[in-house]
Amino acid sequence: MKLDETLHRIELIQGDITRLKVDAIVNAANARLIKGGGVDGAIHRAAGPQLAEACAKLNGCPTGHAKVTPGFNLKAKWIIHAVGPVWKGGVANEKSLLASCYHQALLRTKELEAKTVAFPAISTGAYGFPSDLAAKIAWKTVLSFLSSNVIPNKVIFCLFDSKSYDIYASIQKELLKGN
Ligand code: AR6
Repeated sequence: MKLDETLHRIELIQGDITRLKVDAIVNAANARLIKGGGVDGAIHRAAGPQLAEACAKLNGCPTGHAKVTPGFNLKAKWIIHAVGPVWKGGVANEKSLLASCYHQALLRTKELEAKTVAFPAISTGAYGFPSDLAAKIAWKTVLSFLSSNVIPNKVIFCLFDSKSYDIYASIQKELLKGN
């Protein structure tokens, strides 16, 4: 698939991922899959208490992997819980683990036949991953996956703050320009 066609399947939104009407949203979860803060806390609050019960049955999830629950009270049908790495200065394989996290979440969308999926900026909050580096990895991994897969048809990067949104938008601009 041409880069131009692939780029048009990626959309940027600034806002709260829990409000999106998509087939699946991705959660920036922890390896124990227990309710935490940030986007994880917001997703648990919006999905309702059944989510914690469903997560408890999954037996955790290793860093760089992703597991699925229903969306419960969310508009999204599914939640894909992806576990990003904690930033340790770049010496602990963090870049590959973050790429794996996006790749695994995308594989789950294929299995679910989820046509639309929204991602937050995984690892860039409590886990301290530098935002610009994380954004490059997110774009690269998603572009590569979409170029050889028809599902998901659309990926939304849902950025909570304007700084993250601007980082993603400048990468998008460069990609569109260079195309
Ligand atoms: N919608 C979209 N993005 C959001 C939202 C929201 N409602 N709320 C926050 N963000 P973080 P991590 C952004 O800390 O770094 C939890 O305790 C936020 O601004 O949520 O992967 C988990 O249980 C930031 O850009 O996730 C884990 O223990 C991005 O989401 C740990 O934090 C990710 O920030 C995971 O840390």
